[in-house]
Amino acid sequence: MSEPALSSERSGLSRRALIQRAAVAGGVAWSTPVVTTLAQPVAAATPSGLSNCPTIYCFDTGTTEGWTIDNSAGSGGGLWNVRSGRSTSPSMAMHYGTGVGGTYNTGAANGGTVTSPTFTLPGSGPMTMSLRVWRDIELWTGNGNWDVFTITILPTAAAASTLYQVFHDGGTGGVFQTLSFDLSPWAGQSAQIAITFDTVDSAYNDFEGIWIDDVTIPCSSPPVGAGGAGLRAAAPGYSPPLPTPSADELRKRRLGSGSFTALAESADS
Ligand SMILES: [Ca+2]
Ligand SMILES: [Ca+2]
Repeated sequence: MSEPALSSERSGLSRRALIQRAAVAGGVAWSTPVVTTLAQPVAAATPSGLSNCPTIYCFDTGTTEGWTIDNSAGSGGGLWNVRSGRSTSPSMAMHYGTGVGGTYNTGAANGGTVTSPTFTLPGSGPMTMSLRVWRDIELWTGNGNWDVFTITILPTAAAASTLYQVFHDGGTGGVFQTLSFDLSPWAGQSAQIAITFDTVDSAYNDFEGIWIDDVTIPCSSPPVGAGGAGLRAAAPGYSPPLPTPSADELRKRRLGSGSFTALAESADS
């Protein structure tokens, strides 16, 4: 499916303005995370303290640091991997895609999940989890559920809860953002964090994808798997519930007549 030409109606708007507009229209954040847009590049964060808490996953060893990659979750055929190219702590990060300047256009719908080691939250005190996210995805200003990025907490003894979900908003405008979540509703509980990206369909996937770095998890005990000990067997990747597009949105997308803007230019960092 070829991508529609730049809408003349919107061609006068900057990429940043388009993304901000779409984020308001299309983004859904259940838990109202604190979002901070950072200047890029960002100075190196604290090196990974795998035997300490809070644990910072920096992925700079070139390994998953105990996270499980499941590229068969959701639509499957996913592209999660630890790569260099963009990071907030040099020089590696968890990436969905094929590297800087690449795309996640595999010719098919694709998706996958990365899941943290199990950790136990403290019973009280500060319980803020944070992570750095750089996204370059499609921008579709209608409704629908394409190119869905989701962060979920998976408590060991309770139901999964969506912390954050955003879709077809164009991404973060070429910079890393910090997302912060208060995990105090799960104080004292053991849990994992699942990060999922799913294109849902094969259209408009010529974008670089997602970079995740410096995932900081507060914990009262080191995560299982941290420091190379006690690695869990690979668990099936979590697939979050996705919003359902209307029949009208599906029709507009088939026709390529939605107010889609092809963001073909490369990101600025
Ligand atoms: Ca890093
Ligand atoms: Ca797409």
